[in-house]
Amino acid sequence: MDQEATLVIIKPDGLKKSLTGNILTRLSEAKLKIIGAKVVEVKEDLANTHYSHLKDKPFFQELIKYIRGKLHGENRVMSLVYCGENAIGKVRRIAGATNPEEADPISIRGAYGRILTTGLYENVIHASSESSEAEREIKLWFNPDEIVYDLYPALEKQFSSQTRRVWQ
Ligand code: IDP
Ligand code: MG
Repeated sequence: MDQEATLVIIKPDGLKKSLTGNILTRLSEAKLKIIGAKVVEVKEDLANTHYSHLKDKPFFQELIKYIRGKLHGENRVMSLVYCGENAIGKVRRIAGATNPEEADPISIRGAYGRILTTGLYENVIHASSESSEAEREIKLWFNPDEIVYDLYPALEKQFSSQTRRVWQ
């Protein structure tokens, strides 16, 4: 597939405020394809790895609590992979600037985001900002079989000793 892919996460404030439908509708303006989607309980390891490039920022610990839903009494985010021409730029435009006060008021972050008293930008949605970041993030959040296109090379691996939960 020669098109661009990007990771979107509807953050816990988006789920808590029942904004999922609005956000997906706004994103549909980009005419991209959803090729992966799931609801995720974000464990500490996943949060730390996702935001590892920000680990020296003063707001890092608050950011980890935020993405894990600890600030909203939520244990869910929704993660999606969008694919299509210039997917990263199109989604970032609809998402708006990182700081919700500076974001275009008709962008998702401008319309629904806010700045907490701690200073953290509570901005409803994550969107990859460039293609190497998108690849890193998509591989972090999704297994190859959870995406309906072969976005990146994958291999078959056997895990004979693996224990998995199955339906009783
Ligand atoms: P992005 O989400 O627009 O790509 P990043 O710099 O990757 O922005 O930061 C990740 C998240 O960390 C932001 O979405 C926001 O929630 C939070 N954040 C980033 N910069 C700041 C800041 O200067 N103050 C408070 N929170 C911030
Ligand atoms: Mg970013």
